[in-house]
Amino acid sequence: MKAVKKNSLLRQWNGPLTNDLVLHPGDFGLGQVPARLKPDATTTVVCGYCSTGCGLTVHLKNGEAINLSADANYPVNLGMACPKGWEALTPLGAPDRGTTPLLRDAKGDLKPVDWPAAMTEFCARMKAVQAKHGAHSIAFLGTGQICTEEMALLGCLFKFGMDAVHCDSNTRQCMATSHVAYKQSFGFDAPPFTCADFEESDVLVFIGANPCIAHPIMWQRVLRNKKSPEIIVVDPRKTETAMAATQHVALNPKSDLTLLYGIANLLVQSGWVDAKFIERSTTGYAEFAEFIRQFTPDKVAAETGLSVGQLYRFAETIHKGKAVSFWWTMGVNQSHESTRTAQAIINLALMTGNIGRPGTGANSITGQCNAMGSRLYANITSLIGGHDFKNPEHRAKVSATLGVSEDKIQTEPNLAYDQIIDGIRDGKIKGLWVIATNSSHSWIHQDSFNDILSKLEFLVVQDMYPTTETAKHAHLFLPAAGWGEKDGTFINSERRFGLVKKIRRAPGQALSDFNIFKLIAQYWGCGEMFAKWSSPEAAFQLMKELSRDQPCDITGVRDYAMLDASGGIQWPLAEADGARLWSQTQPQHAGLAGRGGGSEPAAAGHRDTAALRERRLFADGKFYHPDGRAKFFFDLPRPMLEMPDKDFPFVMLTGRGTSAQWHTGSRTEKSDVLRQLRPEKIYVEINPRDAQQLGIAPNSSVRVASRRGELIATAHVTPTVSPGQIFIPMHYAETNRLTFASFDPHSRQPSYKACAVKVEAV
Ligand SMILES: Nc1nc2c(c(=O)[nH]1)N[C@H]1C(S)=C(S)[C@@H](COP(=O)(O)OP(=O)(O)OC[C@H]3O[C@@H](n4cnc5c(=O)[nH]c(N)nc54)[C@H](O)[C@@H]3O)O[C@H]1N2
Ligand SMILES: Nc1nc2c(c(=O)[nH]1)N[C@H]1C(S)=C(S)[C@@H](COP(=O)(O)OP(=O)(O)OC[C@H]3O[C@@H](n4cnc5c(=O)[nH]c(N)nc54)[C@H](O)[C@@H]3O)O[C@H]1N2
Ligand code: SF4
Ligand SMILES: [Mo]
Repeated sequence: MKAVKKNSLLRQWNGPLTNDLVLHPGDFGLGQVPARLKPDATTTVVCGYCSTGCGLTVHLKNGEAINLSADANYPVNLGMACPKGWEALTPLGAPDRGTTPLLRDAKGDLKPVDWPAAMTEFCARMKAVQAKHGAHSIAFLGTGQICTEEMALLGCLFKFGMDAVHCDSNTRQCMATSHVAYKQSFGFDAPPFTCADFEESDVLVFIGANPCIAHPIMWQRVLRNKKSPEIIVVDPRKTETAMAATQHVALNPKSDLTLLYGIANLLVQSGWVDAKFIERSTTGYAEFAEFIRQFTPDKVAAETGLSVGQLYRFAETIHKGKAVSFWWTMGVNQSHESTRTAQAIINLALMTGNIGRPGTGANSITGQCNAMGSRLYANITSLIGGHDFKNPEHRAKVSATLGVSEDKIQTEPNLAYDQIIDGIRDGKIKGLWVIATNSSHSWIHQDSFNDILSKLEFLVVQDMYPTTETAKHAHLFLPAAGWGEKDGTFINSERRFGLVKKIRRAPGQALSDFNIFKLIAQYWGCGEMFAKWSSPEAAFQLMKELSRDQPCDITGVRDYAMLDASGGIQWPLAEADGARLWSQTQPQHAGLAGRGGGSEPAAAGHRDTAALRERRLFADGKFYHPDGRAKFFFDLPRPMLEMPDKDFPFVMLTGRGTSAQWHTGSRTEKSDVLRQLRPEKIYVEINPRDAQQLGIAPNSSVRVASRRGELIATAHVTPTVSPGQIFIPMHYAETNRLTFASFDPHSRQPSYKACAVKVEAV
């Protein structure tokens, strides 16, 4: 350890700050933000909450951010932002920020320690677990909310440096379904759209998505649509989005697969399919068309609770649309048969040829700011860069690019999130490292999860706050810098790499996740392996090289400066295309003075400039399977795994409550403004008919119980939920005490959105 202690990384806490190794001055709150930011100017960063990835203009004074506004020139949000974006700086200054590592002492209290002690403890105890229980007895749970460069470094450090294999992230809770569905259907995990498609459709179909609340700026893009589009919302609840729709398809919970097959059958029977596209660009259509014949309108109406007339209107609206786009989010992804449901949506787009043209697409909207980065670069479900662990060429390429010996690269898949939890329960996983996720609040059937945590020999939590539900269980807490306190990239929902910048000093000794991983590598004894990863931008250059000749090729993105000047760049951008487009856009962008300077967007005038700002996939009808075609996937629907019954007669739906609340609230609850915009206490939405039958008055307290636990909530009596259903937002820690742990077999994504409960007045 001696050599490490002398390291300049560690000297910097007390001594003068230098810019060597991986640290920027100011990483410990002592120095300044990077010199490349002019002291009193503005700069653009992408927002660190949702996957819309809005551009925010940061107002600097003496080189530090003092305020934010929405960037009018950024191609995604066009000058708009939601309350979370406007308030993004506030959580950074919260009084409960972690400022030093904390180690649990013999009495069981978390006590401050310095980084050398924390790193020594981390390595010694993780290695001890491995020595006692085997190399694969340690695991990590990561996130879709740190920079891509950080995810990449973490995934490589853990698998190549620490010789471990089992890891997953909160993207399993969220995007695993879309990942698997796209991979199987298209041959690569590739959401095809660009945000302009919201404005270019004449029919938009939202399935299990509530963008008014969850993606407010995407919804603003829909409102800018000048074609008076038909908007179909498929959701059991009359959500804010459903209220704005032209057709609300209020189906029975978890009957989506039946509905979508029924619509497909109507399209086939009516001859409303695009035979040319099917012939040229797909395989498996004939079998699919035969399979869905059984989904007759009467049968589908009975199972979905809809009328036959609604089914015909839905199908006819798709047929009449010239540019039909399909959008889905968690109402689809979080179900027991989510992958086939997502693919049933993809099938509708394929069979009607609604893909590859403006305003079309089978489009999964992602959740977290960097869920897409996690899908491509976290080295968890795919070999880093969207590669295949089993493919010998891919292994050789990753090995050569990163300088990692090929025998370090696993060939077998690692355990998924739920399997890691089961592994802890069964005594196979003994060390757990949780990074930028709050599992003790957000994981399904939370009480059992929290009991299981106590079986660990070593739990490390790396977060901005030591006050999260999960950090409270930690043996070791590592204080992380947050969004705005570090450099890197996020990839938004439409595949756009956007830039995150260090515009604030992290408090105390908090370090960026990137630097924490570098430090761990050094203490672990594998620092040499990551010598090339000298800074986030150096890591970006490695990621670029890994992307070469992949569908997600970004070799045409020269560097961070190019991302900055372009308003982000969507993948793919191959080297030759990047050079050509960049040379044509440069003169116009130069006039933007580093963006946010108030000039007109560069889109005007030059076709190629527009091509750099907005790009969609599959315009040539070619997909990523070796035969260039997309595939139809389908399976028989299965019943929900926990159906309502005599004892637990209600279906409990969960989801986002307000645009001011972000997940478990560890960031948004720190803002006075955002707190004013949300109900303080947990509430349950219940239909007036049910409330009356149960003697529940508006705003009274009710007890909601499942077979796993119970909670007390305030009754919001409202017809927006149907009789027999209730809705509870996910933002309150109690919600996941009730949820039922079931999973889609293909994606292993949890089915958060339906379980059986009973409700009673208290
Ligand atoms: N304000 C805010 N915005 C966020 C987030 C946040 O926490 N707060 N989180 C971000 C993240 S990570 C994500 S993943 C997205 C989630 O974004 P969304 O998926 O849009 O949000 P949810 O409310 O979770 O779920 C959407 C809808 O699914 C419906 N639903 C439930 N069961 C079914 C069903 O069986 N069928 C159908 N068709 N619909 C069903 C619910 O009623 C709900 O209205 O939001 C992102 N944006
Ligand atoms: N019942 C129910 N449960 C759900 C859902 C649902 O719809 N219903 N939705 C699921 C979905 S889609 C999701 S995505 C999950 C989200 O669940 P979580 O990921 O558990 O929720 P967050 O509150 O976003 O937790 C992120 C944590 O990372 C920390 N953090 C933020 N930035 C940084 C950083 O830069 N570095 C580090 N080290 N830490 C940082 C924050 O302080 C916070 O504690 O919840 C899931 N749970
Ligand atoms: S819509 Fe999403 S990305 Fe845009 S400001 Fe709000 S939270 Fe940030
Ligand atoms: Mo999510």
